[in-house]
Amino acid sequence: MTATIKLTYFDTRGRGENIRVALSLAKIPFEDERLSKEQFEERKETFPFLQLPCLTVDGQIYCQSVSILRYIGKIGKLYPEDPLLALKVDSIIDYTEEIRDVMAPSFKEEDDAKRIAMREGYVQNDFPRMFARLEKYVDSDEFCVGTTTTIADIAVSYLVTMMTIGFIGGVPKNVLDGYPKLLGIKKRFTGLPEYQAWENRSRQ
Ligand SMILES: N[C@@H](CCC(=O)N[C@@H](CS)C(=O)NCC(=O)O)C(=O)O
Repeated sequence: MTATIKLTYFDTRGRGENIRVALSLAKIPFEDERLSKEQFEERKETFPFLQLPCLTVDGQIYCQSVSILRYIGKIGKLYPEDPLLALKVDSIIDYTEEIRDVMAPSFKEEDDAKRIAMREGYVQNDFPRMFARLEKYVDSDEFCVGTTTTIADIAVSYLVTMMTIGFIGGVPKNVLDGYPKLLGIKKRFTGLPEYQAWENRSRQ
């Protein structure tokens, strides 16, 4: 019997989007529950770590975005069975989390000028070495690992998209211009008909 799956997150991409994309790509039916801040506060105590995203599978609730993504990868055939390939997938995703962590303080800064200055600092000092390491580590300009789509491709595509759409003030759209493999992975992945179908559906 197919499990009943519900993803609970806010009505933003944030830490929920990679999971939504994985579920869609794997054609796993799910309820896409999106809470307002008020709804979240009302229900906060019911979430195990008082945070989102959470995944409810057959009435049982689970949390931590990367763990959930990996679970969907496993049931959706977007995660290698070979332990070493799986290790590589995990390490790439963990590194995208480290890049996210570098930027996290800037999202809490309320002063516009200070926030932009912080990000200009990341672009100058942190991103070049981090992007270069990731660029060197991924297998090709099409796939992060091997020759099949994995959840690492989802994570890298999301990172590249966020960095290059001009969404993060202070980060120029061309920040990844010197990293052809990362750009290529995003280009191939976001060109998949299954990904396009999700984008079209989620924008309606
Ligand atoms: N490590 C956790 C972090 C989760 C997290 O920080 N969630 C934020 C939204 S992105 C949240 O629930 N914030 C509300 C709060 O902490 O009150 C994960 O990856 O799931």
